[in-house]
Amino acid sequence: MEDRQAMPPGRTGSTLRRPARHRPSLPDLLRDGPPAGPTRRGFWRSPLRGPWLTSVLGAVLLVGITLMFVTGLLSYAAYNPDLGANDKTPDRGWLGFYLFSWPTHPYWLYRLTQGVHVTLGIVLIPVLLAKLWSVVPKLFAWPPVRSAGHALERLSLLLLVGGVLFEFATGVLNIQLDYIFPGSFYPLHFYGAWVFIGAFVVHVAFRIPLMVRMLRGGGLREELRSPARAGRTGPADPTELVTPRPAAPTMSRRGALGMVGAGSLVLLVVTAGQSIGGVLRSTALLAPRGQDPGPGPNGFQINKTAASVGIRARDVGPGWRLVVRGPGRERVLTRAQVLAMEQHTAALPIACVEGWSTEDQEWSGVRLADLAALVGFTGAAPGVFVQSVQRAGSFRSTTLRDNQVRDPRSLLALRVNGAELSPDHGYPARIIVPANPGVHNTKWVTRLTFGEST
Ligand SMILES: Nc1nc2c(c(=O)[nH]1)N[C@H]1C(S)=C(S)[C@@H](COP(=O)(O)O)O[C@H]1N2
Ligand SMILES: [Mo]
Repeated sequence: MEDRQAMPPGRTGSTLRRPARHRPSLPDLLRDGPPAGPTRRGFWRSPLRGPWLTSVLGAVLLVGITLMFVTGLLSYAAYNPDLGANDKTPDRGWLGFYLFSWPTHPYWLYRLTQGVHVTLGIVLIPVLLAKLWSVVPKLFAWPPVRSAGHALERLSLLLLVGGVLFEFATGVLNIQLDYIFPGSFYPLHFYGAWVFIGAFVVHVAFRIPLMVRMLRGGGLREELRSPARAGRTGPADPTELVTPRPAAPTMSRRGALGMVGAGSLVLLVVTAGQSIGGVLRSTALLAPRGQDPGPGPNGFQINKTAASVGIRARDVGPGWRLVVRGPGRERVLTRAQVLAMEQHTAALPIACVEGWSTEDQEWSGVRLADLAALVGFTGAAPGVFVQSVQRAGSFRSTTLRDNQVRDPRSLLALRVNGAELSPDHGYPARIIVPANPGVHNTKWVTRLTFGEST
């Protein structure tokens, strides 16, 4: 070990074994790779690399990514993608096998699942990068293909690494860049998730015995207690991740894990407040809708302003009408007539797919079930197709399921927190349904068609 460390940097172990001007033969090259460069194990010199560090990071990702996959599937189910024009992933086929009626209880369910999905996605970025760094020599393993089995394994790793980078990139872009994918984020992220998770399951199945062995035998406690010991190789290394030519340590494994943990913690602090709210909202520097939504009854996050989606004053002025339809029936109401119906209140949050959510707001308006009754559904109300005055864009209409219409807290809201809805929050009227993804709480509503949910 000492000898190796004393070697001048820039020379590989194997150049010592050959005469200086020896030109490697083809069989040599196939076996050992080029005389210098990343295909040589000795090229990678960090003494931190090894199966132990990779296993610790892998264990964190195993738990975190599993949670992200589950909350991601739930997020998709919450959209009721099997209804009406909701679906943005044509030809989903059997990948939608698990879809179910998204419940309206508890009313904060989507706030929780999507908050966890997005927050975890951001917080895991340092762990993911560290994990990839810890195995990067494998990317250059030489020879590139040893056998058919090896080729398959490398292909699965390509899907694994490509898949995880793709999922994190599309997720982060969607959160931060305000719908950079017009209407096409869903299929990208959804299909990407299935490709990735296939490779992930195969990878975990192959690696979990080694990971467990490393974590059992590797002495996490001991490693964390000993800041100075970086060069320790840990238990026997079947992975060839431990460098044969370690450079002098600049940091211990404990330091490296601490750095990753601190990175995740910082990201947590600047992210989580956008979903948790309260005083933490002021630290949510990464929140795409800002930390301070302003004062007053309408002072909570706005996704798209009326101006940004081209809502015209005349469409939401005195000429606005609410058209309520059922099979063979139609009622057209002025806003005064809607206000004259029985008004109900419900304290519910807006929770966006982007991960941010508001505290509970006190909405008041007409029950969706009462509106269904206007057009003949006096018993159990059916689902409803909701349309807004907005003429372009993906979120101008939605289809809600019968269980959502029937919930007494599901409203066509006219007011919020004791005031009229502001133009940006959907004046003259908007949908608010418990546990509903924000995108289905349609603003500037003008038409409700009951019994047309397929
Ligand atoms: N007509 C219409 N309704 C819409 C949208 C839209 O773009 N157009 N955006 C939706 C999304 S994605 C969210 S998160 C909520 C946000 O509601 P808020 O702006 O009142 O907070 O409105 C939803 N309703
Ligand atoms: Mo949203």
